[in-house]
Amino acid sequence: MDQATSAALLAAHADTGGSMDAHWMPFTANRQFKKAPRLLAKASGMHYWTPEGRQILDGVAGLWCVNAGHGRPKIVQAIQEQAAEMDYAPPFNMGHPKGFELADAVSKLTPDGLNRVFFTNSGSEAVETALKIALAYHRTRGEASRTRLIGRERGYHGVNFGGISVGGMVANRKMFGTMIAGVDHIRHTHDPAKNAFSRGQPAHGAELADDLERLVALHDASTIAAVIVEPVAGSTGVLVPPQGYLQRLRDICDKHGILLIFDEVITGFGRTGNPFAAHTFGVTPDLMTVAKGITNGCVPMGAVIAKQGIHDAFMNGPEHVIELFHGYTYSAHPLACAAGLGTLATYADEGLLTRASQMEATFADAVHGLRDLPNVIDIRNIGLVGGIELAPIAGEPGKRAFNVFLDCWDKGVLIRTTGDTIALSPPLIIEPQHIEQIVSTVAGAIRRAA
Ligand code: PXG
Ligand code: PLP
Repeated sequence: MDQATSAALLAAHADTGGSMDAHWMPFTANRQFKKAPRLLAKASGMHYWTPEGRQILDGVAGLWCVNAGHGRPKIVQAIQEQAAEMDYAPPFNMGHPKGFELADAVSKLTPDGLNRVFFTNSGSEAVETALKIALAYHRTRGEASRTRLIGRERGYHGVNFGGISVGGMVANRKMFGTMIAGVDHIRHTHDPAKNAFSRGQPAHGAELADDLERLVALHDASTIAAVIVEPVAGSTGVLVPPQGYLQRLRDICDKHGILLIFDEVITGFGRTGNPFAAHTFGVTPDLMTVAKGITNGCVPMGAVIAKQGIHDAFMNGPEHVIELFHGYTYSAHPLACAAGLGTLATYADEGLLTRASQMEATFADAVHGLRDLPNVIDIRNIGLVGGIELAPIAGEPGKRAFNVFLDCWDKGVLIRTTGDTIALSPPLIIEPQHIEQIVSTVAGAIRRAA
C-alpha cells in the first residue's frame, strides 16, 4: 500500500517530465528499488515520515549520523542564519570565524593531545586525508621509507581509493583493480566460536593484535607509515574489539614508530557512550577520522584530528610556504561549520555524548533478548550499537537479513543490514519505549523470515 503510494507520487513526478532513471543511486540495488521505491519525505526527533504520511521509527540514526535526532532547532537555526549571512568562503589562504570556532570546539571533546583539526566533506575524504598526513609526516621528519599503510580485514574506510585499499570488505574492492600499492592487512577480530553472544567487549582475542608483529617481521617497521582500524567495525556488521586488543595494537605501534589511526566516523560523537571510542576503550590514537555525527548528518562534513606533534612536524619550513599540499574546495564550508556548532551545542545541552552509556544496559538487554529466535547465530553490542547476525539462507547470502529489513520497513521501523547482520544504531535521544518498538518489530520480522 505504502509502496504503491510512493510509486504514485513518483508517477506524478513522471507526469511533469521527470522519472527515476537519472538518479544512479549509491550502494543500492537500483532496478529493484525503482520497482518498489522506499521514500522518506520528512523527519523529526526519532522519526521519519514517508511522502504519504506513514511514520517510521529511525533505528539507525539515518545512516549512523543523526545522533541528536532529526530536525533539532539549534542546528536548523544555525544553518538558516549562516546561509543568509555568508554562503561560501574560500578555504585556501582565507578563513572565516566559524571554521576556527568549530575546530576549537571539536578539539575540546577529543582525547588529550589530539587537538589539530583538518576539515573534509565526508568520512571517505577524512580517511584519504589521514593516510596522506601519515605519509607526509614521516617524510617531513626524514623517514621517507615509511610508505606502507596497514588496514584490517573486514575494515570499512569509505569508498575512495585509499580507503578501499586499506579497507577489507571484498565487494567494495574486487571491481576496482589494484588500488594503491604498498598496503597490507592484519586479521579481523571476529571469532564467533569463542565470543558469540558477548555483551559488550568480547573476552577472547587481544592476541589478534599480534598479527601486526607478523607484518612488521615481513615488511620491516622502517617501511610502515600507519595502521588504520575502526575501534568498533560498523559497516562489516558491528565487530566490537576484544578486551585488551586496542591497547595491544597501540603498544605495538609505539614499539615500532608506526602511527595509529582510529577511524571514528561511526563511533565518534557519542555512539559508544563517550564522546569518542578512544575514551570508551582508553586508547588514544595519533590521528582520528570523524564525519557523520560532527554535523548530526545535516550538512556533509568530515575531519581529521591530529596529535599536535604531528601537526607541528609540518611547521618547520619557511613561513610563507604552504605546509601541506592538500585540501578541498569545501573544507570548513560555512554551512557545515554552522551545523557543527549547532550540533555540538545540542549534544552539550542534552548530555548526549555520554547518553549511550546510560542507555546501554537497557539496549543490551533488549537486543540480547533476541538470542533464542530462529536463525540468530550471534548478537553483539556496545553503547547504542547492536548487531544481530542471522544464519544465511543457503545459496542466498544477505537475503534473510534483507527480508527482515523490508518487513521492518513495512511495520514502520528503519533498520540497516549488511550481509546477514542487522545493525541498529538509533539516535542517542532514544527512550525505552523506542527500544521496545524497534526490538519487538525486529523480533517479529526475524520470526517471519524463518
Ligand atoms: N569510515 C568509516 C568507519 C565509516 O563507517 C566512512 C569511513 C566513510 O564515510 P562517508 O561519509 O564517506 O560515507 C564510513 C561510512 C553501513 C554504512 O553500511 C556505513 C557508512 C557509510 C554507508 C553505509 O552501515 N560509514
Ligand atoms: N576536479 C577539478 C577539475 C577541480 O578543479 C577541482 C577543484 O578545484 C576538483 C576536481 C576537486 O574538487 P573538490 O575540491 O571539491 O574536492
